[in-house]
Amino acid sequence: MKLFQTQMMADKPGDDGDASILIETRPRTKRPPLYKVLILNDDYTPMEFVVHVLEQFFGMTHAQAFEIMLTVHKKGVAVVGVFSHEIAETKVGQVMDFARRHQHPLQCTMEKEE
Ligand code: TYC
Repeated sequence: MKLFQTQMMADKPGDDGDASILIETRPRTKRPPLYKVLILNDDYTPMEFVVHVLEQFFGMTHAQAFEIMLTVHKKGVAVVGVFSHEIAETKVGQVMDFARRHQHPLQCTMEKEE
């Protein structure tokens, strides 16, 4: 808890206004929101391409990447990382760009964390 010091003003004759009081102020700093990056399933993107994306852009080992790819394949979607807004946007852009350049319909999106 921070203490905020303020000077009292003179309001009565004989009061020189030198008194000071300490007011407790509640810190109102909020952590910036985090964003989940999600990969979506489709019927056409090759499994090995998705594994490569997860290794390349999300720093996963081959085993981790294969497991997450299978989760997306079976369940339709998976969170592949949680980042600041700027980093999440960059990751989504990199994945979408890479998929488009290879003519795969792979979709990557971001979602604000609760
Ligand atoms: N369903 C794709 C296939 O059978 C594989 C795949 C997995 C595609 C994950 C996208 O995010 C994805 N080739």
